[in-house]
Amino acid sequence: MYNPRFEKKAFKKEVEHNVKTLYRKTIDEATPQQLFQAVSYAVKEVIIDDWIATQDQFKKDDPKTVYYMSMEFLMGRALGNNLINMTAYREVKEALDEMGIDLNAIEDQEPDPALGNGGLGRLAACFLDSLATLGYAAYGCGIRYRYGMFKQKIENGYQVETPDDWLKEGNPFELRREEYAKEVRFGGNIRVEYDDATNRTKFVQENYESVLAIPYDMPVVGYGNHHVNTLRIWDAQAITNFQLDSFDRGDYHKAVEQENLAKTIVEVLYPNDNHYAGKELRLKQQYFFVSASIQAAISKYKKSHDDLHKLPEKVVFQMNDTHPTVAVAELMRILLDEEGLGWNEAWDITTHCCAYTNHTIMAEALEKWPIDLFSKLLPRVYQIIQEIDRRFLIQVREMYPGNEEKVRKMAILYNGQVRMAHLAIVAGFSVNGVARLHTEILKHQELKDFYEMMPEKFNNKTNGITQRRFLMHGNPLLADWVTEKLGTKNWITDLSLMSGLKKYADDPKALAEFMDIKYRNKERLAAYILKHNGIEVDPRSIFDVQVKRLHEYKRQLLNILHVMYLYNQIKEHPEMSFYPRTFIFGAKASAGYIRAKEIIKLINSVGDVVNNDRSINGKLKVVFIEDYRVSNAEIIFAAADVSEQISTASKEASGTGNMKFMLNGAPTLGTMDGANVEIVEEVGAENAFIFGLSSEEVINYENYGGYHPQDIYHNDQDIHKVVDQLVDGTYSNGDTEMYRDLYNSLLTNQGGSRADMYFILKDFRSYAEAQKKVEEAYKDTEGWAKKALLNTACCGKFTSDRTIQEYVDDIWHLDKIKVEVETEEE
Ligand code: Z2T
Repeated sequence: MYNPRFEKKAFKKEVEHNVKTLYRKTIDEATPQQLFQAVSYAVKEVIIDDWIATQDQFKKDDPKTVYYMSMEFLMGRALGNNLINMTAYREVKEALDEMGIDLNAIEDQEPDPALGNGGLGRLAACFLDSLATLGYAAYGCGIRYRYGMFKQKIENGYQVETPDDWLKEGNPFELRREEYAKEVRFGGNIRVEYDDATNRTKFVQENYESVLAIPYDMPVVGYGNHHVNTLRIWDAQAITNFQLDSFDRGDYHKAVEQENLAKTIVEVLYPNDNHYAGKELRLKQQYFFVSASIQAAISKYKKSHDDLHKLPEKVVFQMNDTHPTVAVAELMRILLDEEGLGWNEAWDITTHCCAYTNHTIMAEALEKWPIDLFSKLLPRVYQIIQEIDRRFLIQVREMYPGNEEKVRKMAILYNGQVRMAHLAIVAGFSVNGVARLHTEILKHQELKDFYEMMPEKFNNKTNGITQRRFLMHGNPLLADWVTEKLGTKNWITDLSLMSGLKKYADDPKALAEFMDIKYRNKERLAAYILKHNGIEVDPRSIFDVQVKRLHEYKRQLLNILHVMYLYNQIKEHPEMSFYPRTFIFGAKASAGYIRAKEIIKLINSVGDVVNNDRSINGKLKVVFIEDYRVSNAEIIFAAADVSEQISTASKEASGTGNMKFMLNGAPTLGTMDGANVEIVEEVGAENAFIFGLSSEEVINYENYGGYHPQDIYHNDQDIHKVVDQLVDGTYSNGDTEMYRDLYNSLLTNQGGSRADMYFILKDFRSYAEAQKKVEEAYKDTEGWAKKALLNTACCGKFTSDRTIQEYVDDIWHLDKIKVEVETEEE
């Protein structure tokens, strides 16, 4: 597709101009970083026109708008993605080539914006991409963290965290919008006043601290449709010279405190995935961006509407997990205290505007704020939650008379805590899980009582990913091949068309081409590994990949124990046939998650031993990729042969990495968990490698006991040996204590947690058998190619375009927009 606004001559001139005005340099003198900036500003120039056109269109059409409220947006690099979505990647690449500039090298100059941990934050980014591509009005609402997800270094096998100073060189794509700043207030007390004029009780917050929230807008470019939405992330600034209450004026102490509050509040992303830490600063972050975002949404609505009762016709707030759930109380506060509505009207509006997505059933991830902390920080919001709870419990008692057990189980305020999930469910009109199995577990286990009381709220939205980033940008060779084979580019916005590849599943030439592309992507990854790890890996070996956050439930430990087992087998039976394998890991551990860090060290230690054992002839390699993030993920997915999705069944709500591997032609080796279930349904069981306990079996053991890992340890010699090797010094230069905790975690009950609570030993044998089947299958070159190709061919369901369309149809009911721009046609 030719985009006249990226006409080569003009674009080159623009880049030259930018280098000159930004840096007083010529192209030849500019550093790669300066070239990145200059190119990005040239691209932004074009984006801005579409951005303005989109906003104008919104003004004309007045469409319903979704506000996607999320503590995390894991956007990844913008330059390449924007070029792709503006259908200008190729022209710009050529234009730069002609100037002697390599676009890939320029892209590598961009810091990888990592305002998210993992799946939840990346899902938000994919959703924004799909919303713009499908032509819906949407805002992402979040925080402009000064430091995003930490950078991971591996030193002596251990993870070391360093700050992610992503704004150091300036962010060319963002716009600071001072004029839309909002004030956010914390703490103090509530004075109740009676206003004779209006006959109403008024609630006045006093003695509070406040910060000014300043929005930064980033463009979110839709694919080939001139639609540009906005990711609005908030920075905090002190309010120094105005808006202090009169008796506070000149209060130096308070001014300093407010300065500190502003500085700390957006300082850093909490690096926990699937874990709630309960820190006061985190609650401040939540209220900060939620309050600013809701204020902004209401101001915008009021500019062109005068009846707040009709807010639900134009506005929907989607809460990405419970992190932004304080939104419901904040909306109530604004409607009651600032807009003067009565409780029933305000409640009716709120409960038609707010919807909640649940992303996990892990108990340690559930947000439960201590009431004393919560009520001190957000006194008025807390009062409102008390009233929501009081009214809700009246309903519960009406429905279940005499059942005080129900009341205890369902209350929002209980046992000195605010249960955020309960608040989200009570005040939201929709509650959704992120994969079919996950939603079923929510309905019938975790949220059973709520499902029984309000079944109409519950629905499933199986996650998805954007093929624009994870195929077009990450795997251009395969993207071009798909286009050629399908005879159309339409798969870029309609992934269901991929099924047209099925007819090549028995075509030897097509299969050979497909595997040749895989091979070239494996060479690219091998070069990356050589450069970053100094390890030589053979691109002809099976690339077996597990990349995701490090968490016990994801069972990287199962994977590495199995590698240790294979190594034992090779050493014990040097003559046995063994297809060379490269086990590739990538994972960040939350900085305070000690056991996760031990597992990283173990993986690296096993790598050191195995990779340096000349006697095994390079049959086994173990590689730990440092600083796994969106930019290197794209390279890794493209090169994978095997996708490791081996969580304890029931624990992984969906997974989204699983879908990225599938798209890139890597069969799943996994448990029947999360979206794996649906992946297998789409691709067929014969094109995946499934093993392990089912979610029912896991839940049964958890509820009724009956699992004793010691029995397995004592009865299975291979497992016994591998487990013992954790404490016999094999992988620790003779140190018997280094992995003692991991050893104990498998065999001994410890305080609150059962031995092997993630069923690693229980699933070990069936995992090893599945791995054996992988090897056998891979030896059959054509048979494997067919499986790989069918994974790509059957991935249509897992585009975030499908997911977003379902959100629109079932929850948001947005209006489609068509942005009209004048482009001189060729
Ligand atoms: C997260 O990444 C996920 C769930 C969370 O629950 C928190 C974080 Cl940071 C509070 C993940 C799930 O673990 C994963 O299964 C899912 O695919 C992803 O969210 C997106 O829904």
